[in-house]
Amino acid sequence: MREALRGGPRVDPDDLITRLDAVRRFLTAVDGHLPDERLVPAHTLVERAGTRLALSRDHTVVALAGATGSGKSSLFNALARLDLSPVGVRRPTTGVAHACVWGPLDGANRLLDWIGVLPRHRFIRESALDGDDESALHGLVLLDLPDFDSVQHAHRLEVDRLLGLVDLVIWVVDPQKYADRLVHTAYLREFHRHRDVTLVVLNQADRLPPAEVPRVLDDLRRLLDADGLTGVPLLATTAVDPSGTTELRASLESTVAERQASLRRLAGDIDTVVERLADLVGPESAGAGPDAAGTRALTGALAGAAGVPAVTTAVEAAYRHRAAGATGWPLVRGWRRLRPDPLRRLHLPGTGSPSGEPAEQPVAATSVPDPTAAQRSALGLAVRAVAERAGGDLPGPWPAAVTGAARSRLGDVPDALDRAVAGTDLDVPERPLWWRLVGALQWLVTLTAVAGLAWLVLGYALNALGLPDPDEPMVGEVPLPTLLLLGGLLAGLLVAAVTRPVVRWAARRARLRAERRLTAAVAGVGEEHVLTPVRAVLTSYADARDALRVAAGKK
Ligand SMILES: Nc1nc2c(ncn2[C@@H]2O[C@H](COP(=O)(O)OP(=O)(O)OP(=O)(O)O)[C@@H](O)[C@H]2O)c(=O)[nH]1
Ligand SMILES: [Mg+2]
Repeated sequence: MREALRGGPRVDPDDLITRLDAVRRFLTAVDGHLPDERLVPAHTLVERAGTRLALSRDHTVVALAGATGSGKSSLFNALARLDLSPVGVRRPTTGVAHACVWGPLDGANRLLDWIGVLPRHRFIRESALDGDDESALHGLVLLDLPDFDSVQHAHRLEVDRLLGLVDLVIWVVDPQKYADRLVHTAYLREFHRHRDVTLVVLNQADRLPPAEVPRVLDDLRRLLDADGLTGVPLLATTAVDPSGTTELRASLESTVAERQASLRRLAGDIDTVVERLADLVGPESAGAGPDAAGTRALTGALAGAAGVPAVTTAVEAAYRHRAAGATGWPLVRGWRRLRPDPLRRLHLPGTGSPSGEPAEQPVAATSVPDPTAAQRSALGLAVRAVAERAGGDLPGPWPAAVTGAARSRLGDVPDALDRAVAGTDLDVPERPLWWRLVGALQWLVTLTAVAGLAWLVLGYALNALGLPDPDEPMVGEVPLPTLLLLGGLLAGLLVAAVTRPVVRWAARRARLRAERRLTAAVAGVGEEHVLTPVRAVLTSYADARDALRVAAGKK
């Protein structure tokens, strides 16, 4: 029975291109996030497949591969019906690939340029003498490869290179060496994803007694099954007898007519690459993003490193300082003003630009104390923690990529925090109306006391000089000047006593207000310098996962 290439399901070129584009998208998404060495096969695939698809789809490139002396060149010549590739007794004979093209050479030439077969090793099987005999093979580009088990290491490298480029491989084994480990472990097993474009021939079948042939074929079939090549076509051939290649020729005719081999080869390549990348993406739920608790902890650590507690303490102190300056007893106010404003000591104005908008221009550096070693390490831990919570459940090298992204801009954070603090409108008032009113009241009662004192002093002076002392008006039992003096002093103390708790309460509110604004500002730094890079990696991960799903052919 003729054993033709079954080839499996047809490969639709558009589907193949969609899958290839998905591999390309995958590579774009993971660029810079995953180690390059894991991506080499995918890059190679994209490059090769793109070129192969752009070159002739009317040609099918078939390679004869096998151990030295198995009869590759003999089969090549038998199929070409010409002595094109030297057959030798000295092994190895074939050192470079030879090609035979059925049909016009023009279209095949570019393909052979790309594959790398030298022009002097290209032959054409289009002879007027043949008539239509060979027309069934039009479109076939047959390659005779060097041996892969060569004493010449270069042969093996050349074979490996060519096996990556051809559309279909005919593995040629002979009765003596068909069970050799090398062909099975290093080659056939590696091709299990290319079952649809693999064919095995047991050549030199004439060297076996006819009754032995089925037994050896069965044994070989068993080995192929173990290689994962269940169902690949297996033929017995004899290169030295013209009728010994009839079945193989028929197989090639149907393969060439179908024009599916190049597409199936590439589909198999994509399957192989996708399978090797599968561990780089994981379940749908993974990579949900930075969570609220992690973000809060990060903001807390940033606030610590930015010196927010020191600034808010200064805000409260500045409020009290300024309020005391405006509402305190007028006679000691000046002395108070000599003491520095706690906010100005940090080079913070306390209020934003006059428009009330946060300052846009570069702001001068503050004198907020630098973060301590403990604050710096707390920030480092918080960044690591937020990355671990965001990407810890991702597969393979992704968690490291997320952590790397979270830390990528850490060097800019101290300056950014300083700018954020300096640019925050802390909303500490200079002289609100109620301070001015209380201040005016303090002046009033002080002036009252001073007037009373002056009056009393004037009375004593007149008395001492023996001058007539005008009668002091009385309020009840108390003389008016005394009442003015004592009343003014008492009222001053009273106003101060009432004002103090109000100032304290308002100062605490000012502190909370500043704390909210500063927290929002440092959270913005965390967002820009830590969370945004983390999200970018997670987006890349999601893109990569979706792309790989499409590349795998799943809709
Ligand atoms: N009896 C018999 N001899 C064969 C057959 N095929 C090849 N030979 C002989 O086996 C020897 C090696 O054949 P080649 O075609 O040079 O083998 P090859 O696989 O090209 O070897 P390398 O180029 O060294 O890799 C030659 O002497 C051939 O005449 C066959 O089917 N039957
Ligand atoms: Mg040879």
